[in-house]
Amino acid sequence: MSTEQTLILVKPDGVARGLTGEILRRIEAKGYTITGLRMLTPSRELLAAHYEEHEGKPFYEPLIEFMSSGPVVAVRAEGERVIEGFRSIAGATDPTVAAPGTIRGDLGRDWGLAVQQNLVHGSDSTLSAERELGLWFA
Ligand code: RTP
Ligand code: MG
Repeated sequence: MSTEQTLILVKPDGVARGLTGEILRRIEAKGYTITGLRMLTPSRELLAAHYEEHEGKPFYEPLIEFMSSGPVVAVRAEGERVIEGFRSIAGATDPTVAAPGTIRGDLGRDWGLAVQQNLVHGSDSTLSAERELGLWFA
């Protein structure tokens, strides 16, 4: 058994487009359990900690701008291999090429902006899940 917890974010584009319910539905339909839920407009400080691995990359500033532009929904989800499983249902980072059937593939597209607005975030390892849950669900 390897029941895990992960941090999922419905990003500002997902909330603004009214897709929060659809995204939560897909998490639950897959069989994962939502054990925490918060809506907030994240501060730049929180985002700098969350995205520390991307500091200095060309998309870093636009990413922080975008992520602090409006409310996000932070989700703590639990289940067997949920970290890998949620990234699988989220799809590839670039929504234009994300596979149909995934959140990004079905609901996202490239808007020609400075940063990929791709609806969701999901932790990518047990280490980052633990770190990110500590930031968003302190
Ligand atoms: P996430 O962390 O949000 O789950 O997404 P990810 O692992 O698929 O992507 P990552 O490489 O960690 O990048 C974090 C977020 O930065 C934005 N991004 N834009 N070239 C670009 O326009 C670009 N590259 C990255 C996306 O919002 C991505 O999800
Ligand atoms: Mg990532």
